[in-house]
Amino acid sequence: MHLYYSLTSPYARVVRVAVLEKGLADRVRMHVVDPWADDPELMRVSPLMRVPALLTDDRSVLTESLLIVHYLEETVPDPALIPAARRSAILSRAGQAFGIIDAAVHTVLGRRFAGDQFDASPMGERRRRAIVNALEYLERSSPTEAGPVLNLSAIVTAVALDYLQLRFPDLAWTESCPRLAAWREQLQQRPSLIETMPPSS
Ligand SMILES: N[C@@H](CCC(=O)N[C@@H](CS)C(=O)NCC(=O)O)C(=O)O
Repeated sequence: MHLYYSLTSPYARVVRVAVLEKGLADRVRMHVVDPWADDPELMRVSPLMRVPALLTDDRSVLTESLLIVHYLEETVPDPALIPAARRSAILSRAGQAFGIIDAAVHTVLGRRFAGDQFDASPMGERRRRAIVNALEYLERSSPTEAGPVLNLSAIVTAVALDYLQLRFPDLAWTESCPRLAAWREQLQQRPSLIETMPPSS
């Protein structure tokens, strides 16, 4: 398998962490590409020109981070990122955290293409509210335990929190969400998260 990704994409990071947690590193060849530069390597693989994109061993191109995780989970069930016993709770929490990533990326793109006034626009404010509300929800509900393998909700939550830390330092989520901050702190030494940490610039 071949995974096309960028170092800063939170969507691609979800897949990269999933690959590492499932112990698939030696089965996936990694390709760093720039999705914003009409990168020929990426364009050859996916007409959408977005990361992540996974080229499977039977030459199918998979896009959409969660579909790629689904494929990995079905192809290599063990270790499970979505154990059946807690499926609905894990997917529910993963969905809220994924929504944070979506709202945050939408805001970053809004700033890039419409300027800093995007944050004060009705759409910018709505996205900010979604981030704050979903953070409150994750803070209130019981945090995902850090077991021997990170489950999908832990992966998406950690990626979302780190992305906020990087792109929205003014949000100061560690102060408003102390339980989440303590939970993330516990995962400080997790190799899959360390290895995929986005560069700060
Ligand atoms: N829903 C997609 C989002 C993928 C996405 O938007 N990736 C961004 C990088 S963070 C990208 O490649 N953007 C380039 C573009 O939109 O042209 C997923 O879950 O994989």
